[in-house]
Amino acid sequence: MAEAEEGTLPPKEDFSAWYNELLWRAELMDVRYPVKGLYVWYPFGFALRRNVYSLMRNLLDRDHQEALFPLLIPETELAKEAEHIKGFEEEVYWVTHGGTSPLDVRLALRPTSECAIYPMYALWIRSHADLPLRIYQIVNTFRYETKHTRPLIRLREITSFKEAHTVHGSWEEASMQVEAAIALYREFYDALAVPVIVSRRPDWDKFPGADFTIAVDTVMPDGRTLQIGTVHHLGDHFSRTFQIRFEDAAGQQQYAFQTCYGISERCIAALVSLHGDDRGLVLPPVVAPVQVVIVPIVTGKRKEEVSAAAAGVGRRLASAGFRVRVDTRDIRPGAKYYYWEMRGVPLRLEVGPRDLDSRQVMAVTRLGEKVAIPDESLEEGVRTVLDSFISRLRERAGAHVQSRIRVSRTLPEVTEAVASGVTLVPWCGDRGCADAIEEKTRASVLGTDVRLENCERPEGPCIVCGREGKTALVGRSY
Ligand code: P5A
Ligand code: ZN
Repeated sequence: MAEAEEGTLPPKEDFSAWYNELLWRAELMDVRYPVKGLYVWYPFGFALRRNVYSLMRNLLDRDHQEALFPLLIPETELAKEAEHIKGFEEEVYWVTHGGTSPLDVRLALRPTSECAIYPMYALWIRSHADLPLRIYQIVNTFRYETKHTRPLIRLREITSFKEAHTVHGSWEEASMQVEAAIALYREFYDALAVPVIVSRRPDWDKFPGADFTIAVDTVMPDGRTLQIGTVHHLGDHFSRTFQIRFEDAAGQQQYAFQTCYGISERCIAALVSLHGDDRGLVLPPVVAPVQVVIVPIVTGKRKEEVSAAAAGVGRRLASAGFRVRVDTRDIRPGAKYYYWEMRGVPLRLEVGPRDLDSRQVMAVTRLGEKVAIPDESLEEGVRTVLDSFISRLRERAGAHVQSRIRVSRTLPEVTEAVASGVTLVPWCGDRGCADAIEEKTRASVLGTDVRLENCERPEGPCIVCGREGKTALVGRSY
C-alpha cells in the first residue's frame, strides 16, 4: 500500500474532497470495489472499526445479550408488517434463484432485521418472566439507496449495522428503554468526543412501523447534519403482526411492547470528519489503532544505543497496556511523522541521543503540543497526555458544533443559517409549513423536542404561518 505515501490532502475547508482523499490516504476505505455503494475496509480502517465497535459492545453488554440472526428474510415474513414493508420496498435486494432454479418464496437481503428477529421472539417469549428481553447483533445489511452513495455515510451494504431489539411488558417500560438507549448512545459518542443533537423526528420521517423515532444527529464540518443513530418506540405494532405475546402476572395473554435502535459505520464517518485536520486523521486514544508511535532519531555514532532505548520505551508502554508501534523503518524521521499524522496517532515519542543523556523522551501530540516526559515516570506521563488529549478533542468538536447552531425567526435567516450549520425555529408542527420551509430554504425540519444544553429555544409564531409554534431543528442533512 505504498501509494498512500505521496502528496498531501486538500484543505479540510473543501470538505468533500478532503474526506474522499483522506479515506484512502489514511487507509480506511478503498472505494474501488466494482459495485456502487460497496466499499472495502483496509486493515488500518478495520482496526479502527474493531476498536469503535468493541467500545459499543462494552456499553451494550452491561444489560444486553449479543446474538446472530440470518441474512435472508422470506418475503412472507418481510411483507407482514404493512407500514414496514411500504417503507422499505424500494430499498430491498431480492434473492430469486438458487443456482438456476427459481425459489418458491423470494428471499430478501435484510435491510434491517425486525422481520428476521421477531418471528423468533414469538417462539422465545412465553411469560412476563422472559421480559424485558434485550438483544443486539452487529451485522451487514443491504439497502438499495438511490440518493448519492458515499463511503461510511450512505452505503448499499452497511457493513457495521449494530441493531438492538428489546421487548417489554408495557408501553411505559418501552419508553424507559428508549431513554436508556439515548443515554447509551450519548455515552458512546461522548467517549468518541462526537457532539450530538437529540430530537424527535417528524411523524412522516419516523421509522416505518414505529410509534415515534428519536434521532441522534451531529453537524459535519460543512454544516450539514448526519444522522448517526436512531431509537424507535415500536409500540405493539410488530408484536401484533408477529404474535409476540406473554402471559402476565394475572395469567392473561398480552401483546408485548418493543423498541429497536441502531447505529452504523456513520459513527466512524462522524469521528473521522469532526476531528481530522489538513494533515489527516486525529483519533481519540480510546479507539486509535496505534496510540503511541515511537520514532528513534538515529544520527551518527549512537545509533545502536538510540535504537535499543526506543525499543525499551516501546516494551514498557506495551506492557502498560498501550497500543504502541516503534517505527524502525529506514526512512527519514520527517516521513515517519507525516505517515503517522495521516493515520491520526494521538502521541508521538521522539527518542534521540540528547534524550538519552537527559533521561527523558520528547512527546508531541497530534494536536501539536510538546512535552518532555521523564524516563522514570514514562507510563504515567503518557497516560496523562492521552487523557488531556481526549478532553481537548471534546472541547474542539463541541465548540465547532455550538458555533454552527443559530436561532432564526424568518425564512431568509434560515437560508443564511443553513448555509453553514443548523438552526432552531418556531414551527407549528404542520407538514405544509415544513414543506414550505424546505421549498424556500432547501433545508428540512429534522425534529422537535430538541435536546440541547446552553441553547436558546425559540417559541412563538410559526416561521411560516404565524400560528403558535414550538422549537424545531432545521438543517440540510446528508
Ligand atoms: C433500528 C435498528 C433501523 O433500521 N432497525 C434496527 C432500526 N433504523 S434506521 O434508522 O433505519 O437505521 C439505523 C441507523 O443506521 C444508519 N443508516 C445508514 N448508514 C449507512 N448507510 C446507509 N444506507 C444507512 N441507512 C441507515 C443511520 O445512522 C440510522 O440512524
Ligand atoms: Zn405553521
